[in-house]
Amino acid sequence: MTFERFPGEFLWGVATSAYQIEGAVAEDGRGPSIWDTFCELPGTIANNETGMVADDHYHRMPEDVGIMRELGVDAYRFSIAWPRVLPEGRGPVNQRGLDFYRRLIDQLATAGIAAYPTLYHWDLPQALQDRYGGWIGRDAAYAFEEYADVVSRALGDGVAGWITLNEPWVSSWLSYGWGSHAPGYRSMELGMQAAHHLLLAHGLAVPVLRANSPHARVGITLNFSPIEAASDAPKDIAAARAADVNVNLWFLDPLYRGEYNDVLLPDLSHARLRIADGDMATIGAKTDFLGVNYYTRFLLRSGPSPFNPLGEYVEQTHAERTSMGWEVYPDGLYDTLRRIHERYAPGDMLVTENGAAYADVVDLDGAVRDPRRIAYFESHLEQVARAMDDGVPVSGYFAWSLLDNFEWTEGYRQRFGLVHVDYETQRRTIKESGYWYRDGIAACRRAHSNRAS
Ligand code: IFM
Repeated sequence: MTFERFPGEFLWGVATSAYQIEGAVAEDGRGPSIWDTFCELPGTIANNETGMVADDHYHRMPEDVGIMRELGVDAYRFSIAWPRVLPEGRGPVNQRGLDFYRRLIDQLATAGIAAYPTLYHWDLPQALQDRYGGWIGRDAAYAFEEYADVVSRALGDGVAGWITLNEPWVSSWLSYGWGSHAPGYRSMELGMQAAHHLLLAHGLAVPVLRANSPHARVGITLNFSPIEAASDAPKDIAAARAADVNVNLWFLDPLYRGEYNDVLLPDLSHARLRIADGDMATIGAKTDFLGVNYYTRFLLRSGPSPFNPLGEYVEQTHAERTSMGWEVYPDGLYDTLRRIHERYAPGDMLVTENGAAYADVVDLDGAVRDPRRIAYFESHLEQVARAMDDGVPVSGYFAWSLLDNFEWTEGYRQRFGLVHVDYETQRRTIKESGYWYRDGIAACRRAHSNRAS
């Protein structure tokens, strides 16, 4: 029933990212990324795992495109590994890296699947970390502009939609502020500066992508989570308000209003943020859609927390949770879409990630039964449909993820895929949720062809 509620032209997709699936980190001229380095630090990743092999997608790409064809998706959101294309971050181009993405795009085209590449899903070339301090350095933004140029010249004719950045909140605040992602710095001031340079990189890339790839749509993907105070205590309310601005509004304000929000975290001052003349205009470059990633909401109480400068997240023990410990809270997706539309009116939105991790196993009969994931998707799609019924423009939905994959600091123990991956054998098994998604997409198409005839 859910799928038939969506319009005929609605885009049904699946999503992945390079470091999480490709493996082959030292092959065909790829340079190291900050995630290769971070994974080597003892104790940073569960079970000391790395993305060295991951899903071996670099070698199994044709099989994975075949699975997408079997699922009947309209679109594939993947990311391009910057260090595969420019091993030193800028300068010499690695043609073999570009060739891999050309083959992928060509095979997608043959399968009738639209390509939605993301340019940056956190795997910064290590060389840029060494030279500029990564995103702390303004030059990283200019390097990104050059990278966008190289990639869009080579691949632009085959791309339906470009996404400049994935979740810059994660690659700035979480990575330079809290230290829980690569490169693992712990200074909120650096997090704020990295966030600005990521936004600048996005703004510099937009006109380049438009010039080199005039038929493609261009957007950016941000992550959202409603953040609520754990109690009525004024200090909890203040902490939740600051965290809400930090997580949910920090990037939207400059993108759509040309300024930073004036609510900031305690002990931080905008005065310390280095912004050059013209930056805000560059960042505000007009885009065609906003990508929305949504998984859960958080309850926050003020107070010292070793890893989270925003306060302390309160475990939602009463609620249904995924194996990440995240509350299943579908209403939050409706609230998020509506809030963004009402405050910023981006014109069009794509849900570029939504999904759930559960401890799936392949049963003796070869099936992977994951009813909780199906329920998760159903309930969230209901909320997308509800938002659309209320006039919020949403034109597509990408399930996270096509495949079980490397879940960053969680390693391989969190399985988000519609397709199970046996990491010993690299055998892929479509889960029941994958078949459910396939059948839903087909039902949506059928409903519209019936209506048309
Ligand atoms: O796996 C990640 C993805 O890389 C970015 N968004 C959230 C997902 C689940 O944690």
